[in-house]
Amino acid sequence: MERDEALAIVKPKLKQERYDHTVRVMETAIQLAQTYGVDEKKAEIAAIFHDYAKYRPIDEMRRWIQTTYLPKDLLHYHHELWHGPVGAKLVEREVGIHDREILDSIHYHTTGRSHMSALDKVIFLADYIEPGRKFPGLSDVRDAAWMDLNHGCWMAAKNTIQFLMSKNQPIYPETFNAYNALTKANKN
Ligand code: DGI
Ligand code: FE
Ligand code: FE
Repeated sequence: MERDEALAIVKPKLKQERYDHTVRVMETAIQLAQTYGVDEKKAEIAAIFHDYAKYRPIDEMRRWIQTTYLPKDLLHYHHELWHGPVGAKLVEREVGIHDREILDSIHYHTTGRSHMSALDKVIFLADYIEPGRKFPGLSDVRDAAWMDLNHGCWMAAKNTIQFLMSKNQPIYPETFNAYNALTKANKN
């Protein structure tokens, strides 16, 4: 699918600010893909659709989780975590994208997972460092992102966990799985 066609599909599903974020994630993901030898076309399409389900009603997302093979433990965690897994499902059914690598990177873009693919890492990190973001500690993650893909993802996962813990928020197991796997990858 061409970039303009993909952007035209996603635009009416998002608010303007979220669409602008999506375009910046796309640009960042392509640059990361070029830097680390990842398929640029897959990075472009995955980035364009990564937040496709962001504005679906909570009840609709809950139904998708209940009625398809999505992990049921999501229902016990914040609904903010649902738009990735549900988005992957909807991008497959509504947009007709069947590439498993693209769908997985959409699914796991918020939490990461153990054994992330290089494409997963590119989308996860692009979402975190795109130029419109303002997280504490972000400039260090941005520097690391262009030197070492694993290390950049590890820092992003660590910051996210620290932020959530500082707010006394529960942390989804896959978020810890991502952090742990990236910690091991860092040491090798
Ligand atoms: O959709 P975006 O705003 O572009 O970004 P996102 O999909 O990375 O994250 C949405 C939110 O999810 C973000 O505020 C951090 C939060 N989050 C990430 N991992 C976890 C989490 N929230 C909880 N409760 N638990 C997690 O493990
Ligand atoms: Fe998201
Ligand atoms: Fe996003």
